[in-house]
Amino acid sequence: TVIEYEFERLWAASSGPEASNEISRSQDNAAKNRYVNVLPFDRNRICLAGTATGDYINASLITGDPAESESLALSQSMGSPRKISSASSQASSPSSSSHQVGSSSQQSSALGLSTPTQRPNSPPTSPPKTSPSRAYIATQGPLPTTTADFWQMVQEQGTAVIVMLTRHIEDASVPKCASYYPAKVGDSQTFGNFTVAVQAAEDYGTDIRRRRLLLTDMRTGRQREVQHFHYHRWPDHGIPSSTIPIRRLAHILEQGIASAAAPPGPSAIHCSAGIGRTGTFLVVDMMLRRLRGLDPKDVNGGRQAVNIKRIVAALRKERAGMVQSLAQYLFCYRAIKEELDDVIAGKSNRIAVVPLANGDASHLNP
Ligand code: PTR
Ligand code: PTR
Repeated sequence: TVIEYEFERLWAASSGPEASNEISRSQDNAAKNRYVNVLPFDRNRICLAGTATGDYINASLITGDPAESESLALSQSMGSPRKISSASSQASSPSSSSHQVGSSSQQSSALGLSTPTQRPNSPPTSPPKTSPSRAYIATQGPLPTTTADFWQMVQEQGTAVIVMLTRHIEDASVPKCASYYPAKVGDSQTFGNFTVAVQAAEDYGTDIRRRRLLLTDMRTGRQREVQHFHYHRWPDHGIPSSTIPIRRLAHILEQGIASAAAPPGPSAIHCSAGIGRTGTFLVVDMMLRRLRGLDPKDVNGGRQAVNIKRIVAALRKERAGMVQSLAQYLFCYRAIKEELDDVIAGKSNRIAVVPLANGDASHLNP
């Protein structure tokens, strides 16, 4: 079929010279990657400012526009020079950099709301022409040793919504994602400098669980809410049995962002490797936003066209391997088709994301 051909051509196109990923491949960071063959590019990786073990995390800033994510990733990493040497671990000890954590300037520059600051010696790049509507972080399921880094990233980036697309354990016993939040309402758990408490939870149907988390930075005592949405029925390399829950998740994400107290930083999307399921969800989310005219860039011409092939090609420049299988690629087409069918039929897949009372654990499926 035409779509099969298109998908094959996409792989061929991305097998050429790729952007460098020297830092993610370095020996110092090897233990922080869940899969040796799934790595962020240097140019748009998320840099941590406040950890004692270096600035590396397997996470990529995604905007759908590689040039934009690169300049935004540069501006948000001002406080943490990208060095592979062990000197960088010392340079970013918690005490020397904690003043930056959660600072509003850092958050707003990550959103591109203020003029990105250039690193010394880097050529001046112009700030993004349009305010980046909305950015995402695509990341791997945290490893047992990187859960604190994950929360550090959430805190520094001002992330208010997390979407999880894998189970912790799949195929009976294969670990796919470390446990980085407590399961039960009322429980709390500590990860490095952060405490995470589940304040409330609810299920949307039988496949999406929402948790309202309270994140405490124990160095500053600062607290804020983070919404966590877990779609727990998507096997890796496979596809969900229906496009409905994934389209719902996109609507839910939009509401989660809209209801955040302050304009949030990029939402964190992860599965196990952060490319197959994450890439597929991002294509669907970006497409649905554009169909509804929510991406202001649409107004500025064809750059952000409603074109699945172009979106996948752009995503793969931001993180290699996004959308893993033909089935996932076809799933993107189906999701858009079925969304349009529903719009024409007057059906809505919106779910109201309402505030939950503390301790609420209503309608939880086992
Ligand atoms: N080495 C693994 C593999 O190729 O199977 C890496 C990998 C694992 C790639 C999971 C993609 C995976 O799926 P997802 O990105 O949806 O977690
Ligand atoms: N208990 C149900 C089942 O096993 O199918 C649904 C479910 C499964 C709900 C996993 C949530 C799950 O993951 P977590 O509690 O880690 O979000």
